[in-house]
Amino acid sequence: MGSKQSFPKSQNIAKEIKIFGTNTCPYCVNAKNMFQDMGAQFEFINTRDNPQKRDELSKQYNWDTIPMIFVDGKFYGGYTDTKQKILSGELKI
Ligand SMILES: N[C@@H](CCC(=O)N[C@@H](CS)C(=O)NCC(=O)O)C(=O)O
Repeated sequence: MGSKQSFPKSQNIAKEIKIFGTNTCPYCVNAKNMFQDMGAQFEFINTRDNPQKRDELSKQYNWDTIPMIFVDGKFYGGYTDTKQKILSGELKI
């Protein structure tokens, strides 16, 4: 009751949302749920199928955890950072 975070509905601003993560990582699940709640389309790339890609992105963006979230080609961080940017209005979806 009242504990569920609510997110702004997608305004169809973002053209491409990509989440790199796994199905078992709780923050990855949170990220998926957030975009689903917003009614936004996203692509989920399972890093377990492609660990090399995860390593490559981790090095490139100096980011050790999953999920790694990209909107229109720009890296926004993990779930916590992306959520904050969405809630503050800095990132419009
Ligand atoms: N603040 C980060 C936390 C992410 C996080 O702790 N992810 C865990 C999995 S849910 C992780 O990557 N652990 C290390 C690993 O799996 O290599 C976020 O919100 O995305």
